[in-house]
Amino acid sequence: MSISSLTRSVAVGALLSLTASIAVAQEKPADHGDEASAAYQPSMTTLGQLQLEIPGRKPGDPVMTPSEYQSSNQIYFQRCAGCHGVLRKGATGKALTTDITRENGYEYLRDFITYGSPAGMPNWGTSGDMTEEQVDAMARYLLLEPAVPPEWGMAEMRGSWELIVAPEDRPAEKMNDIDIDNLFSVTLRDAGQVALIDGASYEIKAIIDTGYAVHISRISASGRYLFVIGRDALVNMIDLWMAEPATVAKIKVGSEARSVETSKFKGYEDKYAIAGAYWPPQYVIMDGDTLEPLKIKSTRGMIFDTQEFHPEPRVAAIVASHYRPEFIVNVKETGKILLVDYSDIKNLKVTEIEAERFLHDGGFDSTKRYFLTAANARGKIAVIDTKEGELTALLESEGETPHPGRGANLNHPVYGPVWATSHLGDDTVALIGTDPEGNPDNAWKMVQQLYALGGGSLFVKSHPTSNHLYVDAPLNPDAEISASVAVFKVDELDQEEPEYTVLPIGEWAGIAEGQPRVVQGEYNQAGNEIWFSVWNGANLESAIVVVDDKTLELKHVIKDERLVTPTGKFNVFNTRSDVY
Ligand code: DHE
Repeated sequence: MSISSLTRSVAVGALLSLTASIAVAQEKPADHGDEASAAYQPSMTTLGQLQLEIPGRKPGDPVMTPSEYQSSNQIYFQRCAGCHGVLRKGATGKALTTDITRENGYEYLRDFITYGSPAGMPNWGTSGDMTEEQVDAMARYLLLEPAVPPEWGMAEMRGSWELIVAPEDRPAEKMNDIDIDNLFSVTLRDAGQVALIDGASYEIKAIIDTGYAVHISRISASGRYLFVIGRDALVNMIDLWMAEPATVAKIKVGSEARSVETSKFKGYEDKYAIAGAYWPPQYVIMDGDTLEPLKIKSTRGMIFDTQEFHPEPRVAAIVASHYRPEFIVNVKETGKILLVDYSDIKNLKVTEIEAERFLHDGGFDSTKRYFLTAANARGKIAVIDTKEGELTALLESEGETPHPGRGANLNHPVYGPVWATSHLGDDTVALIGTDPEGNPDNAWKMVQQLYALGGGSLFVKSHPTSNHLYVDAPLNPDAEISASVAVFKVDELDQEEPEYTVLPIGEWAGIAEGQPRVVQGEYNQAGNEIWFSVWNGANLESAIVVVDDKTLELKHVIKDERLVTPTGKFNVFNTRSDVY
């Protein structure tokens, strides 16, 4: 197979230009340095749309018109803030505060923005991404104090909160014939909607408007309520029992956000929801029936190891513990994992676990006791014991920029239960032992490294009833690779270098125009089918391809003009029960 012989390391420049060509809400520069982690920095798209005032002028400040300032702000939030921070105090990129920028001066900044640097700064000017006028304005913009986007406290949250159908006015029993546990909530990213698709008939049951550049869906413990969060921090709560499922409450929890979850511990099912924000850096606990905001907690504070203050630690993945009444909250820049005890939110207890900086995504092991999460820009996986409430291990994934999604759990023929993550920056897949009792020698170690299609992988997937591990590569610069998926056979993982089968998912979709990427496998409830999104440009045809998990053959292609930019898919049963 030609694909397998292709280079193992990913050319991030090409990877980025591919990303930019398709991702409207997450426009990325071409040639953004030479590190894979640079490929996947957040674009603060909603912040970029805010109208912000020029901060108080001081003598010697460069002259900028309000419109130049506004467009520079937009460029900064969309292209620079992911690395340099909203407040320019630095994250994976350097600080750009005025003590530094003024010391360097206008000419230096202009040339730096134009030509870039070998350390990872893109050559915005010579690449053609920014015009000479834009570079000039950006250099002047950086000499001004940073614009501080507004806070979003209780008054703003309550002001944005809409209880559309009160709990007492909702149906007392399920009013439709939808098999809710086998329903998929599909992100229609650039449409700002989700599609609810029946897992058996593949029929679209509803299309529901949600937030801007909508990101993920999570399900309440009972399976009745679906929670969706947009990048603009709008949370929609959808009642799946209504004759036609619809939003019953919504709230904006900030200006930029990526995560939402609901309480799952016995006795607290459907009681609370939580959402984490990138800006302002905070999380909020809400009533699980109405989304009424109850408690907001800022994540500003000290970096776990240096004990230096960080003004904007973003909230990344959140999961709900099955062992305690706790939410597990990843705080990216300070490298802390918080165990937020929701049993008494008036006297809120938060356990702060020191882990590693740049925590991003993660999921549970097969017992749901251990939470494995990637500190992606550090190449590490932190393991939290959610029963004991402590860090069990911090290990290298030995690939460049691990990106597990929620990861995949397999029963390895040699090493027993393992959890898998693929990597953004290379073709490796790390298998990590997760069974400290049955296989103590292998627990919390990378026991095997697999080689899949190439770099640019975002998600792996398996199912307890399946003999397969699927690895995507949507951000790979090669069109054929980014439209394919590698499949390993679990019972053949005892071989020295296990081989994989390539599924040409993009080709199976039969799409004539564009260069769609294939992203995020998600199983149906029974675990005998896996669905992949064939993610094309917003004005082009996209699709969902359904694969028979036993035979690895094409089973069905879902096409509909309403399926605009499908990306994440969340099967109700698997999502609420953390089956992956
Ligand atoms: Fe995601 C999960 C953040 C870009 C699809 N993404 C997550 C999570 C975070 C995150 C913190 C974990 C949420 C949780 O579990 O509570 N994603 C970010 C970004 O900051 C980033 C890099 C850039 C941005 O500006 O948003 C980003 N993500 C993307 C995409 O471009 C993807 C591929 C397409 C899309 O829809 O936007 C994308 N992210 C996803 C998906 C999940 C996700 C499908 C959930 C995976 C799962 O299986 O749970």
